[in-house]
Amino acid sequence: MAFPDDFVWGVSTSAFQIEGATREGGRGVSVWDTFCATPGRIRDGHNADVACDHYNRFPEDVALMSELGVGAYRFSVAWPRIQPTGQGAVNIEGLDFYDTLVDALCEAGIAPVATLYHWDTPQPMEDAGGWLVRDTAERFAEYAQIVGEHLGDRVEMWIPLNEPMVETLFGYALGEYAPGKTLLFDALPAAHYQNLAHGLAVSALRSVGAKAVGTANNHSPIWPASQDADDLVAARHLGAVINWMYSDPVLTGTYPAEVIPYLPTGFADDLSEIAVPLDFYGVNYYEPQGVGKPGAGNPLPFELRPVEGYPLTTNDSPVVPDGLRQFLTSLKSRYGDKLPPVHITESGCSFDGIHDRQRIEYHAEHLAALEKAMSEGVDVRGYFVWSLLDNFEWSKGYQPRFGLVHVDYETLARTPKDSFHWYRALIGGAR
Ligand code: GCO
Repeated sequence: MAFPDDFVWGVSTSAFQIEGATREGGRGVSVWDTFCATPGRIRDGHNADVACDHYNRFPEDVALMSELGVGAYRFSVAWPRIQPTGQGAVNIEGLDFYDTLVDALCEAGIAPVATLYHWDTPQPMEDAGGWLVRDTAERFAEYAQIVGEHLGDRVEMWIPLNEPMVETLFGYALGEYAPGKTLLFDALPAAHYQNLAHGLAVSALRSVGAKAVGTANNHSPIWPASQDADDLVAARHLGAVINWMYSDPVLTGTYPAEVIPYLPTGFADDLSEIAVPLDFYGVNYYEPQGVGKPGAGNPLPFELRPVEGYPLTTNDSPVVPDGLRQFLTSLKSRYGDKLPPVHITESGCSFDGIHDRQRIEYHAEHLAALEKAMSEGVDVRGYFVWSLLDNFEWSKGYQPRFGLVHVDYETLARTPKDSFHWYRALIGGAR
């Protein structure tokens, strides 16, 4: 594979999925702590109270990243560690933890890439309305400024929110994720207020000298069941709901017509705040999404159809490398010169075992698809493997294993897998 010498090779994680120590260091309660404590929500009754204990073991994990040879590490800052209630008083122990982590990364020559929100909303913010109310976006911007002031001299890239689409769809529309609401299309104000939070946070970070600010949106190419008009209309609706209503406002200051009836009053007044220019656009890619016209009695304007005929991961995700190329070229054709340089801020798969040949094949095939997208004119600057460590996979608990490093959840021992050694050789001394 031939990627530019300055191509960024990284790994990604998130606070709630790896840190543990949920009652240590002055951390407040998040919606995911509440969700895990609700019977029936998480497979096998798992929770993230310990997870990978990264909060206490991060020096070992930084040493693993140094051995891996990555040039960048994308982690998330837990809002409840910085402001336990989501606003007001700052928890110094929380800031100190990320200060020490960032210093250790810099010491190891690894660029810190900080996501400010990876779904762990402070519970009091959710109790006051969460992403369904404008106030949360405004409090989020204050939080962004606090963290930006403290870490901005060393963090190379900032991502205000991780995957507002997944937060909206699974957290507020379908209820599979925290906070567990089942609002269907009445969830779409949560998309808008996260987009607003994004824009306000970009400006807040820039006001304190942030180096580079972007996004990390989960995106899938939409595969209509057929070219029949009804299926194509369904595909247009789904594309609006899971892709374009997150990228259009951020990159062009508009919303797709299909979602406008579901947005909060006054949304148009927020578009200039949302569409602040970005230094990069992050794409988290996992698989294409099949879609067809809705069956009788379906209240939605589309019906999800499984993408069939491809190998499946242990997380039942189809392995479709060319889907990454397809989506990136569609992004380029939709936004042209309004599309900033792209980073693949997450790409990964769940397979078991230390000798994880299927994970090696997955990344080799997706990188080949990425190279093809780049040869077709998409400006991609980096690739972040999801994930460094096996970790807490939300409502599926610890069953799916996405890590380049195996974690024994009894002993917390870390064991590099074959894919770790493969990735290390691939990027060999790239930084
Ligand atoms: C996501 C989240 C990660 C997941 C990963 C595997 O993209 O859903 O950013 O937290 O763990 O994608 O599903």
